[in-house]
Amino acid sequence: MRVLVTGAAGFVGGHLIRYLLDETDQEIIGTIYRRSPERSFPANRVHLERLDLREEAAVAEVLARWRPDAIVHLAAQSFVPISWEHPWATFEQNVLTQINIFRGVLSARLDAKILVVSSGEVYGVINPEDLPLDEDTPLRPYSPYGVSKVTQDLLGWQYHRSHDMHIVRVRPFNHIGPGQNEVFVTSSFAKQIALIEAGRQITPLMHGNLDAERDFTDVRDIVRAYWAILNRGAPGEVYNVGSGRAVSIAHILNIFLSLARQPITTQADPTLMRPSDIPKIVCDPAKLLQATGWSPRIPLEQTLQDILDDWRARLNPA
Ligand code: A2R
Repeated sequence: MRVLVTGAAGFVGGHLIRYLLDETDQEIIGTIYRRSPERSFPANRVHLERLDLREEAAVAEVLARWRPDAIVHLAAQSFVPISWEHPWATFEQNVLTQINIFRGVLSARLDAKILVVSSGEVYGVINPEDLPLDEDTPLRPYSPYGVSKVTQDLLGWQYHRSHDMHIVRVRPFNHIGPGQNEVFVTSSFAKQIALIEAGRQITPLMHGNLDAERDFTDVRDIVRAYWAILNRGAPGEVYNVGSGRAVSIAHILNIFLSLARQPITTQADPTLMRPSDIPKIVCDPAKLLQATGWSPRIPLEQTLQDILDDWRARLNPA
């Protein structure tokens, strides 16, 4: 079988490709954005295509040439705060790219299974009584990113319904792991600890709101769930992907501090505080568990250790 993974140079794309290489015998096509750096994957098993997925003709050409049996669409503008400044660019990178894939699949008459990667952000403004969030929770996105994900999500349903395409949708909650951009909280903490240990940051570790509770899952467990649901999920259906457990940012920070090689002081940074933060978000992954038997395997402490070791290696390659 041949799998096409968009966003191959991204955080999740890289982990998914490594999972497919290690655990399956799939032939893999990875698409990389023109400006994304090259990823080192074994050339005999991963064919890389450089293209801008916003270009409809280029997408159609790649799909018609490779004729994949499965497509996982991970290319995106993935960072919520950027979407406030660049709402239209966010829509183009998230929605237009996906429309081009759907249209390319139709025009090449492919019978491919497609995984649409929506987001837990689609639930947006939630009330405490909504928790844990199941798939029937009303969609009340509060950021342009969230609206772009609702659009991807509903287009997935609509193309399945209108064209009988094999489309399965996932709504992942916070996923973390080695290789993530430092704009995300666990990566930011780990990078600062690695910098302090290396004597390259003299300020305390800066942090935002520590009270927020979120549903964190290791990205390596997330990609395993994606592969399971692509193969065993029902076309047209949508599945939450998360641990079903809420953990506070304070708890995460405390684990990191216990992993540091030296005592580290911390300080709140008012610029990192978001007053409108939702206090607690946790998902109900029962539908995913029922469909696939999936459950997360990697303990939080291991994930945080791996993130910290990754930053130590990135900052001090020797
Ligand atoms: O913007 P870059 O140079 O970092 O490239 C990103 C790429 N990408 C595109 N590729 C082709 N054509 C485009 N028009 C285009 N726009 C963006 O998608 C990047 O290499 C990749 C996304 O990777 P990350 O930003 O690391 O996202 P992550 O965490 O892997 O998220 C995967 C999915 C997304 O749908 C998120 O919204 C969701 O999971 O949470």
